[in-house]
Amino acid sequence: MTLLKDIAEALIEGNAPLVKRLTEQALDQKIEPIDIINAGLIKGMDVVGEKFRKMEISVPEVLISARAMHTSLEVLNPLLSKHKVKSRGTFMVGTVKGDIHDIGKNLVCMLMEGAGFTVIDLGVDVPAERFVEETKKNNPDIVGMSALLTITMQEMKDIIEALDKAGLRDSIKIMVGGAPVTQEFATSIGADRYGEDARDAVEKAKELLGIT
Ligand code: B1M
Repeated sequence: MTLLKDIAEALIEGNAPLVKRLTEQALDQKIEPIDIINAGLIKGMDVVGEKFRKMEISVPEVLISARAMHTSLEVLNPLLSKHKVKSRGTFMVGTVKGDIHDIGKNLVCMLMEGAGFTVIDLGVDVPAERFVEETKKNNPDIVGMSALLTITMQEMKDIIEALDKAGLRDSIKIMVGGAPVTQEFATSIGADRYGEDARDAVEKAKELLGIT
């Protein structure tokens, strides 16, 4: 669809006002928010990531595209969470220590909220001790961790160990996700579920809590 392609292109250019305008146009045309996210925003961000990898663009340009994505997500967020029902459970999540990537985590939070979960977002660069403290304080049903760097995904193992050491492991379910994370890795560190993307994270959360 041309409009979704235009959104992806405007995001690659980092043109936030245009991304916002095209998002609104897409909604006017009754395109589903989740399709705008997947076929517009994430498609565009994949290209940005590829250019970043090849060093065709640098950090400031990536941030400009990230800001454009955020502008669109601000428009879409109220629509994703408009069908709020009684809380289906508490999902607490953070990006692990050493990692400041939060776009994907924020997207997971939005869809979780939209699906009726109470979301506690710990933000980015969250150390294991804070995961432990906040788990004690908030008593969540699911603790989620996000990592975008191959070096920081190792933190997830330490967090699970810290939760175990604090005697909290058996009272929670653990979900991990982020671009470098795989099912194999999730299994190897003892997580209960791996969420491939935001939509899958919601499905896995429902599965974990026995919600049909
Ligand atoms: Co960074 N970065 N970055 N970056 N960055 C990547 C991740 C990278 C793959 C780029 C590349 O080389 N191609 C690369 C990592 C290489 C590696 O380790 N394998 C990289 C690097 C190297 C770095 C720096 C080290 C660069 C530098 O400074 N030299 C640095 C590290 C900073 C740090 O964290 N300490 C850095 C910095 C940045 C910016 C600050 C410029 C910016 C982040 C802005 C922000 O997040 N606020 C940034 C960005 C934007 C990216 C790319 C381009 C895009 C990430 C993104 O937002 N994708 C990224 C390349 C890429 O991934 N294509 C890259 C869109 C988002 C919707 O997808 O986050 O994957 P994603 O989330 C998905 C799923 O993974 C899943 O659901 C989401 C929605 O579908 N998911 C979960 C995520 N969390 C989940 C949790 C769950 C379940 C599912 O359950 C709990």
